[in-house]
Amino acid sequence: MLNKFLATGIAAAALVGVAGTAHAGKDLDAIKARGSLTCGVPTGVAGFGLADSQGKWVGLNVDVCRAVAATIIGDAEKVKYVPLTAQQRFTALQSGEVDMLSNNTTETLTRDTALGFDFGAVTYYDGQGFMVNKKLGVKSAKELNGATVCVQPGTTTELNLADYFRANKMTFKPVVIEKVEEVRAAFFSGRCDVYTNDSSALYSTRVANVPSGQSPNDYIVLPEIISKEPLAPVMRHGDNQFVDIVRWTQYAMIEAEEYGITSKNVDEMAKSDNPVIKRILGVTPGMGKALGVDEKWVYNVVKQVGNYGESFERNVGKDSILKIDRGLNNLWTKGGLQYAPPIR
Ligand SMILES: N[C@@H](CCC(=O)N[C@@H](CS)C(=O)NCC(=O)O)C(=O)O
Repeated sequence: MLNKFLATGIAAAALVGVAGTAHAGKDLDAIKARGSLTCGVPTGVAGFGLADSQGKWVGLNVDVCRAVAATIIGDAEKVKYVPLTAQQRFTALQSGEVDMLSNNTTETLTRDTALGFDFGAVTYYDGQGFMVNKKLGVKSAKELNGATVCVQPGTTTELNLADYFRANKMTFKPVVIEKVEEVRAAFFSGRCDVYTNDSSALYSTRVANVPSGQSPNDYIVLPEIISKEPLAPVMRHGDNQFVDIVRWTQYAMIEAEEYGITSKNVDEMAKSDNPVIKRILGVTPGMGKALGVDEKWVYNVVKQVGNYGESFERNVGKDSILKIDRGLNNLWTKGGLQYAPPIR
């Protein structure tokens, strides 16, 4: 009997311990104590994450870091950016060098489980493509048998490439290069026939990185999209509250777009009678408390960073050099996949 009670007691203590760990919010506490968020970003992908000529980080992924800082700290400027190659990113997150990644990482099962991570919402629905020099005369990926292909290591790109060629009974010669500027140089100098990456990165490279003396029109992105690449922020598994905050910050940007709340009109919108808008903007309190942040969290995010559509158009869409269509990244009400669960 005694043993049974003892065993129950130990089990109960263990349970409390587990629950205590899950809710301890170690990562969130560290961010608050530091007064800034440490965000892993790409080393330089125009539109997605790039330091401009003044050293200021800009891009769709950078805006997610800024928005999370606005939610937790109330100030989108309180971010320390750590540029990482695709190869370095997961070690940097596991070791605690960064609080989160917002850098064109694809959500996959093994990254979510075996690597010990959690994913936020999808920042950008992408898919893998191929870019070639026009003078090759290739019109379809099915014509790439025997090609030399430039690819970055530690990526889903590398794995999908092998799958695609095997499935289509073709061979290829990989040229595997870690640094993005080196892989671009190899491709543009003709060392590889093909550059494969997420199509977002291909469009970005074609617009922003073609060397002088060549033109973006010398290159085409082939029509085939060979994979699903849902790009999402990544956090270490274990601090549920921090992961919730990242995910709901992204949802808030999407929800704000859906309800027409922008960085320009948010003060006006805060006077709205619409109960949904009042709840989103914290005029009716409750959502901030539930998430463990200031009631003005969405107001801060939208005022300082903008809604999802504003961020998209400014960084990669019609107001940017990339001119990427909203496509899959349009709101669900406009034929896209961006859909936020309700803030209530
Ligand atoms: N989405 C793929 C590919 C990611 C990837 O290769 N990203 C590159 C090109 S966009 C990148 O961001 N590299 C960071 C860098 O080297 O700057 C993955 O998660 O494996």
